[in-house]
Parts: sequence; C-alpha cells; structure tokens
Amino acid sequence: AGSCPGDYRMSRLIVISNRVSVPKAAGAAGAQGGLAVALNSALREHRGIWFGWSGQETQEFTGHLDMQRNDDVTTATIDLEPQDIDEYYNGYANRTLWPLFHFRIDLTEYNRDFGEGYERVNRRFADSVHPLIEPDDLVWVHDYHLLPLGSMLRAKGVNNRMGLFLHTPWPPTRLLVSLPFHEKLVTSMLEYDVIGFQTTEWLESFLHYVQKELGLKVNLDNSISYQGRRVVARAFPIGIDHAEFTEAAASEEAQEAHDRLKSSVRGRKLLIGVDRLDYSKGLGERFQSFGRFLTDHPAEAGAVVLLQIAPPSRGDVASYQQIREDLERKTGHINGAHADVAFVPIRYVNRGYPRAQLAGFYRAANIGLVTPLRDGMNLVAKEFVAAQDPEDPGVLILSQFAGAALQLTDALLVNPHSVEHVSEAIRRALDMPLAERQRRHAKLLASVRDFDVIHWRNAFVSALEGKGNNGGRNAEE
Ligand code: ADQ
Repeated sequence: AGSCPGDYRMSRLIVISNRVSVPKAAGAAGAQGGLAVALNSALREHRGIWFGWSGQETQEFTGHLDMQRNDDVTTATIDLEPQDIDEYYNGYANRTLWPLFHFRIDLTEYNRDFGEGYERVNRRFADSVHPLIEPDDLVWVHDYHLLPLGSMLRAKGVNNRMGLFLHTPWPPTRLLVSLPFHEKLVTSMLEYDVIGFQTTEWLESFLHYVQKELGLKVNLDNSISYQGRRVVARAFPIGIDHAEFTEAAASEEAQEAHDRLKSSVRGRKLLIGVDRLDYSKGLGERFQSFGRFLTDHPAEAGAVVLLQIAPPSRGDVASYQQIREDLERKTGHINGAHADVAFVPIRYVNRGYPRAQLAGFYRAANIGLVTPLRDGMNLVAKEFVAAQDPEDPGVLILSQFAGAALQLTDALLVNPHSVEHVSEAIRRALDMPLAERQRRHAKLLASVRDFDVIHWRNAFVSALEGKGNNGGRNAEE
C-alpha cells in the first residue's frame, strides 16, 4: 500500500479523530480547537475522509454512518450512547488520560468503568470505519482518545499503513506507571507504523517508557523493533495555517476588531490571553502574576489591561467547573483590589470569536501571555506572532512548558508557576526597545511561517507513506 518515489498518485487519507469538525470558511464564526483548525486545512488538499463522533447522542448504538460531502472533504460520523460519552469522553479521555498526560496525577481518576467504556468506544470506531478503508488508503489517527484504535483495526485484518499523532504531551515514565494496565495501552500503540509527537521531549519520554517498561529495543534512528516490524517514532511539531491566518489578519473584519479594542483601552498597554478554559493553560497563575505586577508597580495600575478570552470547555467534568469558579473568584479579587471608577484591569470574557476578529485582537495587544503549565504545542503562541505588525510588533511571553517553547526561543520564556518571574517578564516586555521587539519578532515569524501546518502534514504523511525524512529540516532549530 501507499505510493513509491516518483509515483504521483496520491494515496487517499483517512483521518480519524474523536470529533469531526466540518470545514468552515475562513473567518466564519465559532471557536474551533487547535486540532480542528489544523486538520481542516490538511484534509482540503488530500481528498480525504474524516471519520469520528458526531457529538450527538443516540439511545442505542447502531453504527449508522452519516456521510457528508463538503468541497474536497468527506465526513463520516457516528452517534454514541450516553454511557459511551460518560465513560469514554468525559471519563477515560478527559478525567484519566488528559490530566495524566498533562502531569496532573492529582486530578487523574482511575475508574474501571472508564477503561471499559474507552475500549468499547474504540471498538465501535473500528467496526464503523473499517468498511470505509480501501487497500491503498493511509490511515491517520489523532490523539489520546483513540490510542488503541490501530490495534483494533489490525485485529480486523487492516494491513494499511497506519499512523498516530498525539497532540498532547507524553508524560514521564514514573507518572505513566500510575495508570492501571499502562503496559497494555502502550503496547497496543505499537501496531501503528508511525507514532508522532509534538516535540522531542515527549518523544524521548515515550522511548524511555518503551525501553524501561516494555523492555523493547530502540534503534539508533529512534524506530522500535516490535514483532518483526519497525515502528517509527518521531517528533512532528504542529503549526498554524500561516497563509490562511495572515489573510484573516489582513481582512476588514480584523481591522474593525482591532480598532474597536484599541479605542476601548484608551492608550493603555494591552496584554492578551486566549485559551480554552482548561486547568492545563495556567490561567489562575497568569491572573495572579498580573495581580503581582500591579501590586509591584503601583505606577502602572491604570495603565495596563489584561484581556483574557477563555471559552468554556468540557463543562461536564468537575475539574473544569472548579477551574471556572476559581478564575471567577480570582478575577473578582484582583479587579476589586486594583480597579478604579473608570477602569477595570482584567477583562475576562467566556466566549469564542471568529478567527479574523481574534487576529485583530492579537494585533492590538502589546503583549501575548501564553503561560500553560503543560501544553503539547500551543497554537495561540503561533497565531499571536503571525498577527503582529512587523514594524511595531507585540512581545510574546511564553511558558517554558509549552511544546512551542522548543521552537519559539526568541519569545520571553517564563516559568508560569513563578508569579515573580512572569511579573518581571511583563515589566521587561513593556520596556523592550522597538529594535529588540522587531528582531525577536522576525525570528519568531520565520519559524511560524516555515513550520506551518502544511509542513507538518507533509512531514507526517511522507513518514506514513514510508518515506525517510522531512527534507532534512529540523523544526526545533
Ligand atoms: P488546545 O489545547 O485546544 O489544542 P491550542 O493549541 O492553543 O490548544 O489551540 C487552541 C485553538 O483554539 C487556537 O487555534 C485558538 O485560536 C482557538 N481558540 C481558543 N480560544 C478561542 C476563542 N475564544 N475564540 C476563537 N478561537 C479560540 C490541542 C493541544 C495543543 C496543540 C493543539 C494542536 O492541547 O497543545 O497545540 O491541540 O495540536
């Protein structure tokens, strides 16, 4: 299966992820997660099928496929039972694997029903997508929801080239071993031909686990020899659709959003944060750091504003309800302490915005605050860079614990746990001379532009096709 060098016939791509997000026109309204944004542009060129859960409930699972054709992308979706959604999506995916993969074993719930639901739904995915797969198709599975899917497809006789890309971090071995049946889960992943991670850090953790816990040999090229096969494990750092985002940033809609926000801050310096409302994003620590900055620099109080845009996410999971309450309390506390009759320091907004407007907001900001406690990559950091005016760019303050920090080394890198460190970085960013801002921005922009989502897709798909490398370019340099 697959194509050989010199063969111009493009293999069809079958993308499988938890949710399918129907492609939207550039600038269309609504919040899309990083995964959706990235895959839409990848699929458009590859006349592929995107399979996943519709997001809808059904009282009894039938496996009925809802097929829709949309430009060059065909989507195929299934509905899931309420118990599936509880145990697989809200359960094992978002109460077990998500916190564990973000190093939060304090929030990780180990519940046998979740594990069973996860297996059941992965099997349902395998049963439903199996009839769609033709012999030459490349199968590309996404993320922590579907780690064992490849092994289930193999058990049904699928011999196609299959790859997995993990959008989250991969946790250190000593944390991962707290997961019951961790060996079974990771061993099932070795049925893929390619396993992709966002960074070399996550890749190295994975290889460490494979050697230490599974006793397998890792070859010099980082491939794993497993049951007579060669499994390629590699880093493929994801990027944004730079061309699309630049176009959105240049639109009239972006300009209007920019002007509206600029005039509302009345000459004050603007800091911006844009994140799904998730505990991994470090929002509480960010608010506290901003509060510390205001306390340490009373002269600046009244001269800086933080706009935090945070659409709610995974609201059925208790830890997400808690983070929401926690942030409301912190916002109230900091605003109470530092507001004046005509001024509020934190504007906290719980909704999504069309991408063009988001681009305008980024461009209006003097500082982008991207301070996750742990993040696979983080696309907001890259969008912030792409949206800036190169003549007068804002400064990116970026957590050293985001995967993006390995590429965006010209940002001000911070430890998001240290309110002092982040507060100092805000001071430094506000004082940064124009020439330094321009110099840093030019380097950041080159990285964001060169390692965009198209580069990521091409690199992964050629690895999936069994081709050697990505042209010798190392995305982390
Ligand atoms: P996420 O955790 O969702 O993605 P991120 O990479 O920052 O995180 O992507 C978020 C996306 O949602 C961005 O494109 C952003 O513009 C958009 N978004 C956020 N808030 C929005 C709002 N209010 N309105 C409109 N759009 C909004 C996961 C991993 C990341 C990884 C991505 C892609 O957790 O580490 O970078 O997948 O692999």
